[in-house]
Amino acid sequence: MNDRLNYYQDIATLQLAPLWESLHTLVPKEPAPAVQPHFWHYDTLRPHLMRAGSLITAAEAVRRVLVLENPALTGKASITQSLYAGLQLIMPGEIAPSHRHTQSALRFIVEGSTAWTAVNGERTQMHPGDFIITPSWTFHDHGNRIEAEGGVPVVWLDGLDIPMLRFFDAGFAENYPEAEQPLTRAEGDSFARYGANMLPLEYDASYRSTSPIFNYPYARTREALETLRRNGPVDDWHGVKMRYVNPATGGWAMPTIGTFMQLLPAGFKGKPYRNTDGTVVSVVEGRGTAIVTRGDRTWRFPFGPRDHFVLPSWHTVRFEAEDDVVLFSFSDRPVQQALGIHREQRLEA
Ligand code: GTQ
Repeated sequence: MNDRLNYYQDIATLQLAPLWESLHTLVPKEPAPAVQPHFWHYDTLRPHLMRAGSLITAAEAVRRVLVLENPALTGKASITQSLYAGLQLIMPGEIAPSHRHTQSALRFIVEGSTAWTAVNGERTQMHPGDFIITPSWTFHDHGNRIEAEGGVPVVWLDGLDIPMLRFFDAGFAENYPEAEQPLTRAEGDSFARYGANMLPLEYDASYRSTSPIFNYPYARTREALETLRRNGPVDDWHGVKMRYVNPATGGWAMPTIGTFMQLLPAGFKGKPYRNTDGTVVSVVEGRGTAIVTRGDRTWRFPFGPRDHFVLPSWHTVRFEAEDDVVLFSFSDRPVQQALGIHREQRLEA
């Protein structure tokens, strides 16, 4: 035994390590995520978010965000190993100054309808339940109406691939020279051009990795879910679950983050399911419970509107709905599928 320890010490000075001591954890039989299931109750965190609103301006903070940190990744600004999530607050009259970065971002609007975001020269008004994309390396600034014109605090969920780009050491960022970028297209232009089941004749999707639509409005999404739940079938595991797509390719809306919206009808008792993409959930409507298990551990997350939770890879989850429940969620599934490593399992009871 001592011979081996001496040997390990000797080779450590040469930056060498014996694989045989760690092979089983490096190449596990199945995922053993350090990431933990966790739940953020909106009513509990909201007062703290509003406190930040009086402590620091958006101009100083650049982005006034409370990061949702996984308990297993404290200090790492990560909600899963690959993804970042945070709740951003913009107060009436504020501008979050324009910048761009190679990290892709999504915004999922949680509260308030008086803010807008500008992406690539076009503005869009943000409404609760809208899913908005800031593609990699596009300038973006956010703003909110002044109080005298009805501006209220607006909160949205930010989802970014920050940990993934850190892993690749591929992060670049720069500020726009002014707070706001110039607007070069009218509001609604992208949606008319790409979101009406038509595409411009010359549009070439082959070299673009992100959807040309950057606001997927909730009104449309909700209406589709309602029609589909009426028409059925309602899936025993997922209820009525849809993924957001790039209409030009049928692929994911974003290259690194998969986004989903699902409706669980009142009284729904879902069957258990697990997959390898750790998932962040934002509750849009309704009350219910997420029951998460792994081995002999169980987490019960009773949820309501605006609550958030994270379901780590290879943890089993099932949903129960008291009311009609609508859930938005996102994960790194596009990356896992591109690499051919994504796995999922529908379980019985
Ligand atoms: O809105 O640009 O939550 O750059 C983190 C980094 C938001 C943003 C975040 C960002 C942004």
